[in-house]
Amino acid sequence: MTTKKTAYTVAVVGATGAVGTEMIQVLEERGFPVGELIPLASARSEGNEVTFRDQDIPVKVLESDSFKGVDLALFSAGASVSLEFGPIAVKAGAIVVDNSSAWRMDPSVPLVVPEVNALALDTHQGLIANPNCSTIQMVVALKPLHDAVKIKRIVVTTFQSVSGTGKEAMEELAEQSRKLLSFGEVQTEVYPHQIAFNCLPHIDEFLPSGYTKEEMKMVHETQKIFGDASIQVTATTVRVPVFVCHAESVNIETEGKLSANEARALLSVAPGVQVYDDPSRNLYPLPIDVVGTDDVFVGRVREDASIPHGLNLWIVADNLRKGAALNAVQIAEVLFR
Ligand code: NAP
Ligand code: 3JM
Repeated sequence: MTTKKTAYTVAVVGATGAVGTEMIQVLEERGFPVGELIPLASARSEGNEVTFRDQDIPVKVLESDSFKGVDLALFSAGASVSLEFGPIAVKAGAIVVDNSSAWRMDPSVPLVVPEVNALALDTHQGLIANPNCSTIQMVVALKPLHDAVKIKRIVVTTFQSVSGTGKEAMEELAEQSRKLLSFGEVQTEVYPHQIAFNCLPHIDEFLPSGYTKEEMKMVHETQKIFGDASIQVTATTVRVPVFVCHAESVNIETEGKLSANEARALLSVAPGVQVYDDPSRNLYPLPIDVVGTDDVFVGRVREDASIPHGLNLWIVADNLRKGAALNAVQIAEVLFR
């Protein structure tokens, strides 16, 4: 149980990054009761400032004693930073919400999407994991369908934006695009291939099985969040030249029968979901419309005629908000309010 205060000391680890920047914005927008904000990053950011409630706050270098007096620590500085400093923050008395993959599959760590499994927070021991961005938007949309007719199998292909890789990847897409449109030479640093005007079927490292780690995150995290290891999941994750918002083509096979109309009706009243599905008006969710919003948008809902009980869906969300920063702050809201 969290002791109630009127305002909390909140540390943001990775405060200068794509996710950390969004976290500070989301804390402000949602009026989270922040007494003091402590932005933490690497020595590279020494001398930089972040803006919170019209105040410029100097970024501090992350160190072992950074968490004295901290109530809540939001981590988004990569898995190795979370592995090392997450336990240090918990020991100092902070509740940690970690955005990396470091702790997600630890059985003692709740992996939480508030619309889906907020109850898992009851057993936390100081550290809570935020799922991968692609998992979050998929489970928010599938939850009402799973509750209604039990999902047996999920086949998902993702179309993931470069902001999921971080600020350097966003610069790489912009720079490569500028160069290609002015007949210049393209340089590739963040990704193994040119990302501008291209699609890369490769996110995170390859495993001996031929799948990538990102694909296996979607398998294991979905089973853990739904609390059902019998759900079969197979994923192909693809990086596309979009700045913000991940899109997903999702096929589900269910135990019970659900028509496309019934699915749309369930989705239209599900928390955190908006249905945008009117092909007669060319209406379906698009990254350029969804960027900056909080909900998970679903369209192209169709019955899969190739199996008795199946549906196809197109799911889009802002990966930096619901996929990362917003979900982390929503977890903190459940714990602290
Ligand atoms: P980013 O834009 O590259 O930012 C990385 C942040 O981490 C920067 O603030 C950086 O500080 C800081 N950092 C890196 N190494 C550090 C160190 N040794 N000590 C202290 N700070 C350090 O990356 P991002 O897109 O924001 O992602 C950050 C992390 O969040 C990812 O690595 C991942 O684990 C997690 N993430 C999760 C999701 C999700 O699906 N939930 C989505 C995206 C990212 P400097 O500016 O000083 O270098
Ligand atoms: C999203 O430690 C790292 O290099 C972080 C890599 C990373 C992750 C991760 O594995 O934590 C980049 C972008 C994620 C994630 O959400 O799983």
